[in-house]
Amino acid sequence: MSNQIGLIGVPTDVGAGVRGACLGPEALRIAGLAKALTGLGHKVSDLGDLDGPPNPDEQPGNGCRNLREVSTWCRLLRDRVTDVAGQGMTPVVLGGDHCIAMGSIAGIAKHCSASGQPLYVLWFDAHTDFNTPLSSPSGNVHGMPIAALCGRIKDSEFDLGVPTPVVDPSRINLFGIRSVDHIEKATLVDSGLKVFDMRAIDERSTFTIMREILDEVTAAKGHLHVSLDVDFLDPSIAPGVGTTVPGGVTYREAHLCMEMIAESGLMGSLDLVELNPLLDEKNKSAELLVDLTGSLFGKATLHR
Ligand code: 5AB
Ligand code: MN
Ligand code: MN
Ligand code: MN
Repeated sequence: MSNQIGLIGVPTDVGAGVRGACLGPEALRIAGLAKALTGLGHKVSDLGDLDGPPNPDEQPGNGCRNLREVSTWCRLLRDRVTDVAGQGMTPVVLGGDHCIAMGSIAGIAKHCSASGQPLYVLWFDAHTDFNTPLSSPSGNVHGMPIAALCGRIKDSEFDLGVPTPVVDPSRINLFGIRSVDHIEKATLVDSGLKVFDMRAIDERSTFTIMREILDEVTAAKGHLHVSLDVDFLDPSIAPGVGTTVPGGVTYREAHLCMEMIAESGLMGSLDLVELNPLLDEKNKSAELLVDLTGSLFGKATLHR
C-alpha cells in the first residue's frame, strides 16, 4: 500500500433507484476523511470531483436506466484511476452509487495488466450486484457491476473499453451478502464467484473467512481492490443508504475486516460507495465510513 492517497470524488447517482448518492463525496469530506488519513501519517491529495453528465432519471423498468450517462461516468473514472495509480498513489474513490465500480475496477485492471499483478476484488455488500439488463427487476445499473466485470453483459452495453472478464470471477470475493434476486441467484451457481453470505459469516466467523481471502491474495502477490457499499453494514449503524437490508455486520465485525486488510498490506485501491446523505442521520454513516477507512489505512488500538 502506498502511503500517498489520491481522493477522487464521483458525484453521481445515475446507477441508483433512489437519488442522493451524488452528494456522497462532499459528505465524506465534511466528515473529515482527508484529515483522518493525514493524522495516520499518509500524504493525502484531494483531486476534486469528476465532471460527468447529470442524471436524466429515466423511468424504472427492464433493461438499463440512464445507460449512456452510466457509461460516461465509468469511462471518466476508469481513466482517472489508471492515471492516479500510475502516479504511485492509492486511488480512493468517493461515490457515488455502485455502478461506478465498473469504472474504478476497469481503471485499476489496466494498471495491473501493465504491472503484471493479478487483480483481486473484495466486495463488501448486502447484495451480489450480479444482475444483467435481462434479469434486473429494477433496471438500476448499481445492481449489475459484478456481472459486467465478469463479462456476463455484452461489452458494448457499458462500453468500458477494457477486455472482459475485467476480473477473473474466481478472484472476486463477495462478503456480507443477504439479498439476492431470484434469477440472479440461479446465475450465481456456475459463476465461479466466491460468495460469503451472512450465514457463512455467522457460522465460520469474520476472522476465519477474511484470513482465507487475504491468504490467497498474499500467496498470489496480488493487487487487492476493496469496494465498500454502505449497505454492507447493519442499517442500525449506517442508515444513510438507499437499499438497506437488515442483518448486516456489526461495528466491530466491519472494523475487524478493515484492520485485517490493513495488516495484510495488500489493498491498492478502494471505493466508498452508495452513501446517501439525504437518508442519513446527522452524517453518522459518513462518519462511520471515515472511521472504517481509518482502520483500512492502519488505525489500530493495541494490536500491531
Ligand atoms: B447495490 C436489486 N438487486 O438489482 C436490483 O446497492 C438491488 O449497489 C441492487 O448493492 C442494489 O435492483 C445495488 C434489487
Ligand atoms: Mn501499483
Ligand atoms: Mn452494491
Ligand atoms: Mn448493496
